[in-house]
Amino acid sequence: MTTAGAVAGDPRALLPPDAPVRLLDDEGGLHEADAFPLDLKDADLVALYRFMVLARRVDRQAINLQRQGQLGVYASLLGQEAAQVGPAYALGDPDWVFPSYREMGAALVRGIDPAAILHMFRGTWLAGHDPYDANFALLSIPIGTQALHAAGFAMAAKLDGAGLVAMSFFGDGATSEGDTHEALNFAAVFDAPCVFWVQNNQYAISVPLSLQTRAPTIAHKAVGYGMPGYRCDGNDVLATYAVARRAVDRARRGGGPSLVEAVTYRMEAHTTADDPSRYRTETELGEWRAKDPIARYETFLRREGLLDDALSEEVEQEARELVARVRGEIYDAPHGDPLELFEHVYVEPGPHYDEQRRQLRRELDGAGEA
Ligand SMILES: Cc1ncc(C[n+]2csc(CCOP(=O)(O)OP(=O)(O)O)c2C)c(N)n1
Repeated sequence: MTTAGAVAGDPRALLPPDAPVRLLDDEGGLHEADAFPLDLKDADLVALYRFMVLARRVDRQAINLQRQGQLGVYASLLGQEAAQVGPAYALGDPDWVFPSYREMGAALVRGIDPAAILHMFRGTWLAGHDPYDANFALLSIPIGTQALHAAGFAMAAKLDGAGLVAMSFFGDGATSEGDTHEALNFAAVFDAPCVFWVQNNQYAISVPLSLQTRAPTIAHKAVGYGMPGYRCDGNDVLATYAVARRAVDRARRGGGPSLVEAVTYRMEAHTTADDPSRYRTETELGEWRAKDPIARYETFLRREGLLDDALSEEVEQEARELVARVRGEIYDAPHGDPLELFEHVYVEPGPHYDEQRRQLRRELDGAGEA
């Protein structure tokens, strides 16, 4: 007879460590941890830096484009570069990412053209990229749905013997959603090769973490599902990489899912439609500015002799060229036909659906006449 709970061994082994895993100190000094080995070559260490810088420059460009009326809205990743680049870099080619709307950094690592992501925020068309090009699913705006997509995808991949891992990115707020709960439970029960990557950026729009949950940490929630919970310094790209690597390897070996909480901070507004000065202080912002993920990593690379002014300028030049191309592609891009929205939802549209299509047609015609 099975007894309550199906965790083999000591469930305390699933608990996150007391302090977040941190491999780089404030001065950029490296302190390796046996449980989270780094298997990175010098070229990888530089690549992590390059992706973080490119992500930050594209992010700034996107905000500017929104300010110029070129994007409808945009959700910034400023401050969260390490929390995205590290885990995305820990994935292999066959693996899949199921992102939220804030994952420009992860998209860049997967080889998605940032212009494609921004076409979505512009509304040029329904989605700017083909998920199958780089195993990067469409951005999920409804909170937490992508956790379900990842769990289901991972379960199917396991049945197919595909040997791949699905990583879902979501925020601290999403952990309060029913969808996320169901995803975590299903993934655990079915040993799905899944990594649930939570960027705890301290806020869900204006709701601070203290009002979001009574759990000691987000990583502690994992224990309730019977999966390991990890916690890492989300502004330390070596820690995010190493912890993700462990969770990804575990999933790939058939060990089942993990939940990782990357502790970070959203330095910008929630989206360009938000005014964060109404719910957080300059003092708090200043404290997190001092923990900037790129500055800390740059100090490490320079100490190691892996970065000098020439290489830094090379990356900046690449970033300038990238954002110039993105800007050129987005600026005044023609909008698609909004009615195309109806083409890709149902194979056999029902009568309500037809009525909705007619209604939108009338509204569009009316707008044209006004
Ligand atoms: C199902 C659903 N409910 C509400 C919203 C409105 N909404 C948009 S972003 C957001 C906060 C999400 O916070 P979090 O999960 O912490 O992610 P973050 O935006 O901080 O990255 C909410 C409630 C939504 N998009 N979807």
